[in-house]
Amino acid sequence: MEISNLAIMNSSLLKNIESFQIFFWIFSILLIVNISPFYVSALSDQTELKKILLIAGENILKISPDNDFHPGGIYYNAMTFNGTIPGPAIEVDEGEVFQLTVRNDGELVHSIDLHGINGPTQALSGSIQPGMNKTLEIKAETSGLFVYHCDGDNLNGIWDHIASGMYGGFIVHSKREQPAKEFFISFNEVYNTRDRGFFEGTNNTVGTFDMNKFLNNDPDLILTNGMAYKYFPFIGTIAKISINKNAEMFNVKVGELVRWYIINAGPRDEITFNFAGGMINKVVSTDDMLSNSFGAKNLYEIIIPPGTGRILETIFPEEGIYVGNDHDIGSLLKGAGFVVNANKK
Ligand SMILES: [Cu+2]
Repeated sequence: MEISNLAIMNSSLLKNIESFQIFFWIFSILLIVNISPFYVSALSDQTELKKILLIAGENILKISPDNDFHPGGIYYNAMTFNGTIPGPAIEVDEGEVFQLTVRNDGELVHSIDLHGINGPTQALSGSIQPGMNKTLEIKAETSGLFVYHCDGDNLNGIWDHIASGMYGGFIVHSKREQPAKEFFISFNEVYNTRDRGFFEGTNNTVGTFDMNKFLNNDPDLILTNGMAYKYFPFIGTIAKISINKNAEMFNVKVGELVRWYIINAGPRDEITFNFAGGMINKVVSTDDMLSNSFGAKNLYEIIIPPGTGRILETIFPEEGIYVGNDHDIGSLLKGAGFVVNANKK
């Protein structure tokens, strides 16, 4: 459409201008129309807007360490924001207006869908073709923890894009938030065409999304912050099985307030989250948002449905090891869990 209109507009100039100049003009105009994000700021009172860039694309990631369960480790053709699973957490304050640009450097159509934002012109980018970008101006009116994710091409492929890693946490800090040590955790399921199961793995090949495993609700792995067993060195004391010799660990102090931002990207299963060895002191809520368990105090476990997040607060009373995990034991075995080490100092 733009090409034919521009050709008509420029037809009268043909006599006087060299054809290469016309080509250059048309090309420049097309660049402006198609590549620069075009939007009219309706919320431009705030002078300095936080600007966030997410780069959509596809890349191979290691999603399980080499261990007895998965010989050679597991590599996967992931889809990502900024190259990682999850994408970077977006953090803003309650009431803040910010700009979010999604640039598609990949080969597939991608998009963004921000939960917790009221109104599709702010919450949904729509389909973004390879090489293109889109900027949204967003007001974060409701505090809490939400998920953002790719919708594929207007929901076509959303199953694949979420399960392959295109999601992240969206944190809107409440004005009433108390100081605490804070950690972010994400969980997501992976359905891998090349994974032949425990003790076989992928035999050093790289798989992609498996639609049948997805439809049968049969994930191969559950990733914790992008990798199965990322924070889990071993299981067993007497019959010890090493599952990640490079495992990281969360360190906290006895008696300190710790706030956990935990999202479950799904895309299918809920997480029955608990800290083995401890209690959840509080599920943080906001004044204007109610959901299951928000505001609950002193509970052992909390259900985190797919596509949602929960902000949990803990104060661990004793030194020792606490294990944050999904109490679906199959999920734990597939990689959903992390070790917390509480020390007196
Ligand atoms: Cu995508």
